[in-house]
Amino acid sequence: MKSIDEQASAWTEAFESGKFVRKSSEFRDSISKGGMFDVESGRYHLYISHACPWAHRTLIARNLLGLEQHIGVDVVDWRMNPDGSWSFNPDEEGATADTVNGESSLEGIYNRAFEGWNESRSIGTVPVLWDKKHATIVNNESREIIRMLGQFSKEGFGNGSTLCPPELVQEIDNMIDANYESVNNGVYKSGFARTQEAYDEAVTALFERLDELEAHLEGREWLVGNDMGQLTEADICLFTTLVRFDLVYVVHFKCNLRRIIDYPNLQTFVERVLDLPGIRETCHWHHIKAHYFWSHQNINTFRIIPLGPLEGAHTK
Ligand SMILES: N[C@@H](CCC(=O)N[C@@H](CS)C(=O)NCC(=O)O)C(=O)O
Repeated sequence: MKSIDEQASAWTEAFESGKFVRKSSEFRDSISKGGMFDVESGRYHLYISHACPWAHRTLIARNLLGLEQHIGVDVVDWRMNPDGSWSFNPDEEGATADTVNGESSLEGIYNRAFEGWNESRSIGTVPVLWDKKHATIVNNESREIIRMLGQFSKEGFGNGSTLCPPELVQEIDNMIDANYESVNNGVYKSGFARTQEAYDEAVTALFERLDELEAHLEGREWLVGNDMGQLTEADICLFTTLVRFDLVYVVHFKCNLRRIIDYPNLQTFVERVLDLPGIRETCHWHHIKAHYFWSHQNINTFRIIPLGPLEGAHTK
């Protein structure tokens, strides 16, 4: 049996000077009209975790673009295995079986896409965008998957909305980039830091960026675009981290300089996204909270799940 420390090393892949380093995603193909991965209704399938902020992005984009009838979804159990792998457990509320490949774990899906995956040292992450036609993984990088889903709108599927209008692409990319290391990955870098210096650095950068975003949202509704802005991918990418913040990251990852509820504009932003049609239904609070506190035994030895917070979380 591996020690908890060895488990943590396997899961997080790499540490440099006590800093958590996220591995890059392995599958980076794209859906495109007339390409190998053509735009076709019913052909693609998402594998997600309701706990995971990266996977949550893809579920939200699917709903906002009205692609529920065109792209299927399966959901893994909220319990991440000690080595960082995911299992299907249809007996768990909110989770499903693998309805496409009949696998019992996500590793089985990665193994289908990449022979020898099981023998490699890699662990499969969520989200996964699966192509039923070629029986392979198209892409496992959330940011790229949500942009790909926009291809379906362009080809007349869904409700016609767009989360990435061509004139805003650069602004959207800049905003997603600016939030990635400091905020989206920043909470993990804080929580998984193995030296005081690494932790201090991550938390400082995280809250500096949250302060900037609070100021940026003064008088605006959305992160990008003229005047009040307009809803784009950049908002989705930030939202899925912010909505987990007071519920999990403040305590579990020690991101406790402030809470989101202490930032009026960020709190209003989170509520604005939650009030969009079909978004609250994508937030599975039990999966989110139980997953983190239960799964990362290296930083929460006895798997105690806190009762609170009474306020600050968005669970109503
Ligand atoms: N860069 C990826 C990150 C995905 C990711 O790290 N997902 C986590 C869940 S929050 C995961 O599956 N972790 C399992 C592991 O790393 O072992 C993305 O944005 O899609």
